[in-house]
Amino acid sequence: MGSIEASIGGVQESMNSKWHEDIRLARRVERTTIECNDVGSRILRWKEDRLQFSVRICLGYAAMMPSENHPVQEANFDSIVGPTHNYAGLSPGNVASASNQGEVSRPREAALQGLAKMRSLAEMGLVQGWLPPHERPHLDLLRAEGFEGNDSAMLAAAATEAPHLLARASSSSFMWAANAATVAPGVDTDDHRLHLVVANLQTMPHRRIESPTTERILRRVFPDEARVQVHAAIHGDGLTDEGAANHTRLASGDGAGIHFFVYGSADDATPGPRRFVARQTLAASLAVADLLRVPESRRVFAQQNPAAIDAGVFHNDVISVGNRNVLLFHESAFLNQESVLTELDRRIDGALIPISVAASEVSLEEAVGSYLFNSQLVTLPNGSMSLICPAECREIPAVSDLLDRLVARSDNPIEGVRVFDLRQSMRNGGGPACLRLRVPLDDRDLSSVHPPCLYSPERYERLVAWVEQWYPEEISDSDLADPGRLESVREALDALTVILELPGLYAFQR
Ligand code: SUG
Repeated sequence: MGSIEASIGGVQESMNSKWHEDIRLARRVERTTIECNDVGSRILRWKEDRLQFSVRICLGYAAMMPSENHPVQEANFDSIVGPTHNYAGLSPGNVASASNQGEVSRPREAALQGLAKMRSLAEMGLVQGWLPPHERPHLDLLRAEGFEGNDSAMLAAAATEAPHLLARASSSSFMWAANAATVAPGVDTDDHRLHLVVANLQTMPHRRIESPTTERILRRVFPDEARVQVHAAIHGDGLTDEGAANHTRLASGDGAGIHFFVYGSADDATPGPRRFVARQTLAASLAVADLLRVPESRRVFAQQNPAAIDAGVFHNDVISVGNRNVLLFHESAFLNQESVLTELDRRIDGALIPISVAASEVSLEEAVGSYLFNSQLVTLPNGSMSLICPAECREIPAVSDLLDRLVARSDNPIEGVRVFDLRQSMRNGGGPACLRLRVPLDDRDLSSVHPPCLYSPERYERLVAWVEQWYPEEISDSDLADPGRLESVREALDALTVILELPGLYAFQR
């Protein structure tokens, strides 16, 4: 099937047709045959009498029309941690990043911890994918700051003259894929395509460099432009955007959903945080919603509680998590919480199950220390929900007790808790939910994903062996300038592009 939009005498019409079949435009056109062999969209124009006709044919497009036969499911794409994973204290406002500055990191362990989570989720029957790491150190950043000469000379000079810059250029922060993009599935968008808007990450200098590579990767992972549109990051004054970490899709079933955007600051007189920076603006959230092509009726915006930001909640996914019609959140998460919840409930037809956690149960400090709300809330194939928690949740008694109560209660669909050791990432402020980009999609979108970027046991084994071969066991500050490390990172990434069948992905390969 293909779909047709026709503008007839200025009136917009649409209808479905079969590929290569005669197309009869109701009432107005006698009969015309349109031959299309390519994929994508094509506009055909012709005249009949004094009327001008224009038809846009989108091949493979009708397959995108939302339909009950194509329910939306969630895929999680986790980024593979990079071989230069280190603790440089680059994120003020992120308590873990600041308190672990200068610690020795363990990149091999970090990458294996991430891969183990991916495998477990796949084995739980969820759709799991992986995204390749970015190349680090990012030499273009050094070059842009005036460092010259060959790669080794630049690294050596940066290490002595500007170690903070070398740390920025070496960060593996792309591993927190929840900050890669914001996503809306075709069932929610007005052109029925899946949209991904790459996050610009303008607030933290070490993360500003991520978006061009993220865009390149996402285009390779989602290559079918007839089904999926990957948008470049937004830019402009005041448009600071941190991606899906500040966005939640809620839905009453596996059909259309609503989009909940949470920002840290607005231009108007609303109060903002005093101690730490608000990373996302309302203007950015609005711009992202427009690019996603989510109709106004499916958008809800709310401001983060400034007190939460000042307590270390630098992204909304550190204080709330949603899945389907369930929203688990701390009572200090949002400004005007009551009206936000009323609005969310109204937009999903009264189906919202809000689970508010009181400060008397879990303090803000305990929430930030455990990353309870950075758990992944997932729907299992049997329809029940499970929380995918970091191990720290079981180490703080108040949080552990809350988890047990949540599972025991009958007023919510959470029936299980799975605990993961993600300490290497957690020490930089990245929990289970930070490590993954949620992509709600239907079966047709899924079959358009670059297959080697979807979990398979065989490729998982190859990735584990690849990490074990190439990743250093430890990294400290003084290792970052080692030119030998740059060489080995490039060899490793070269080998990865073979495993993931992504030739020429990295600039150094072209
Ligand atoms: O942006 N940490 C990341 C953590 C991102 C977590 N993501 C979500 N909440 N979705 C950040 O603050 C620390 C890097 C360092 O200090 O070396 C860092 O970038």
